[in-house]
Amino acid sequence: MDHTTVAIVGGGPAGLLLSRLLHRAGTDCTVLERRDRAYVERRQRAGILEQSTVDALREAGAAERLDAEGLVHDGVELRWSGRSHRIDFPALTGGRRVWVYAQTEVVKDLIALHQAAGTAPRFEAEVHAVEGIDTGRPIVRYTHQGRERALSCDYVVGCDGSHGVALKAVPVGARRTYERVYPYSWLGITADVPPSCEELVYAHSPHGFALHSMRSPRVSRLYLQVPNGTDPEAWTDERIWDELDARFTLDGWTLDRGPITAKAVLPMRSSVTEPMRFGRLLLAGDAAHIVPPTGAKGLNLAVSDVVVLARALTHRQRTGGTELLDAYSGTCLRRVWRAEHFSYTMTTTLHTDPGQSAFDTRLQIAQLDRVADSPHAAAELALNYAGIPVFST
Ligand code: RFL
Ligand code: PHB
Repeated sequence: MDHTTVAIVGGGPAGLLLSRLLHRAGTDCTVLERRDRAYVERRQRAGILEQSTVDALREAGAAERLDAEGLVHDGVELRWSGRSHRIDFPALTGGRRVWVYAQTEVVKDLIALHQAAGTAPRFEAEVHAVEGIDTGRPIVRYTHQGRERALSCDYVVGCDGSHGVALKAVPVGARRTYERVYPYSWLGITADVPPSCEELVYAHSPHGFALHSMRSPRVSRLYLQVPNGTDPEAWTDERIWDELDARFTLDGWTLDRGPITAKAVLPMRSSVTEPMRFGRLLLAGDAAHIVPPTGAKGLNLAVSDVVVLARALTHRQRTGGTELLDAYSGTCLRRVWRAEHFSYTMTTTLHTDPGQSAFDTRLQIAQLDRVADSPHAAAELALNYAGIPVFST
C-alpha cells in the first residue's frame, strides 16, 4: 500500500493550496481529486479575494498572474431607496483592500505550479472511505481508473467540499452541524460586456437583491435574487436585464447589456460542522462550513483554514509537537463564526424574504442608512469584507 504523510481528499482551492504550502515546507502529501483537471479548472464560482488570501497566495509563490491581472478594489457601493454609498476599505481598515480574481484562475495557477513541481493531484481518484482516523495510521480508500486503491497516511485532511465523504468518517455522536437554509437563491450570469461600474455594487430594492460584479475589464458577472427552485432557462436574457435594470436603478446611472455566456441558479445556505478535527482527520473549507455568497467569504475561509493547518502540520512534522493541531479547530472556528455572522447579516439586510413585512423592510433600510451615516458601522462592514489577518483571532 502507498504511504504519504498527509492525504488530502479534494483538489479544489483548499486542497491545492494546502498541498502547495506543505510541499514548500518539506512535508510530503498527496491530493486525491475525483474530477479531471479540465472540470476542476472550469468550475465557475467565487470572484473576490480578501487581503489575507492574496497574502497567502503570494507567500505560496502562487500570485504572479494574480498580481499582473487581478483587479485591485478599494471599495464597494451599496444602493437602496434611491441612495448610494461607497465603503472605502483602505480608509476604514488601515489600508486593507480586496482583489477581483476568479476562483477558476486561482485553481488554474495552483495546478500549473503543481504540474511544474511534479506534485500534481491524482485526478479522477474518487475517495469512497476514510478509515482508522482514531488510530495512528488512517487509510484512505479510492477508485482510480476503475481500480480500487488504498493510501495509508499519518493525517487525512478533508478538503472535499460541502458534499464530501471525509466528514462521514467522524461518528455522528462526535460532531454537530449548525445550519440555516434561506428562502431564496441567486441567478448568476456572466456577460460579454464591460462592467457598468468600477467597483462592485450591492443593491437592496423592492424587487429583491442584485449584485454587479466583474471578471475582467471586458466581462461582467451579475447576480439577482430569485425564488428557490427557479429554472434558469425560464429566464430569458431580456427578462434578466430588465430585472437587473429595475433593481440597480439610480439617477444618472445606466446598466450596459451584452451577450449572456453563462447562467446558473445557486442556493443559499449557512452551515458549520464542529469540531473541525477528529483524531487524525482534519476538515478544511466547504467540507466544514458553508456561507451564503453575499459576503464573498467562502473561498477566503477555505484559504484561511489551510494557512492555519499548514502551519500546524509543519510544526508537527518538524518538532513532533501536536499543540497547534490540537488548537486547529478552535482557532479556525472563531474566524468561521465571525464570517458566518457577517454573511448572514449581509444576506438578511439586502434580500427580500418572501414573508417579509413592511416593518422588516424599514429595518433593513434603517440598517443601510446607519452604515452610510456612521463611520463606526461602515468600518465594521469594511473590516469584515476586506478580512482580518489570519492569525489575529
Ligand atoms: P470545493 O471548491 O468544493 O472543492 C472540493 C473538491 O473536492 C472534490 N471532491 C472529491 N475528491 C475526491 N473524492 C471525493 N469523494 C470527493 N468529493 C469531492 C471536488 O470535486 C472538488 O474539486 O471546496 P473548497 O476547496 O473548500 O473551496 C471552497 C470554495 O470553492 C467555496 O467556498 C466557494 O466557491 C463558495 N462559492 C462562492 N463563494 C464566494 O465567495 N462567491 C461566490 O460567488 C461563490 N459561488 C460558491 C459559488 C460555491 C458553489 N458550490 C460549492 C455549490 C457557487 C457554487 C455553485
Ligand atoms: C463574484 O464576483 O462572483 C462575487 C462577488 C462578490 C460576492 C459574491 C460573488 O459577494
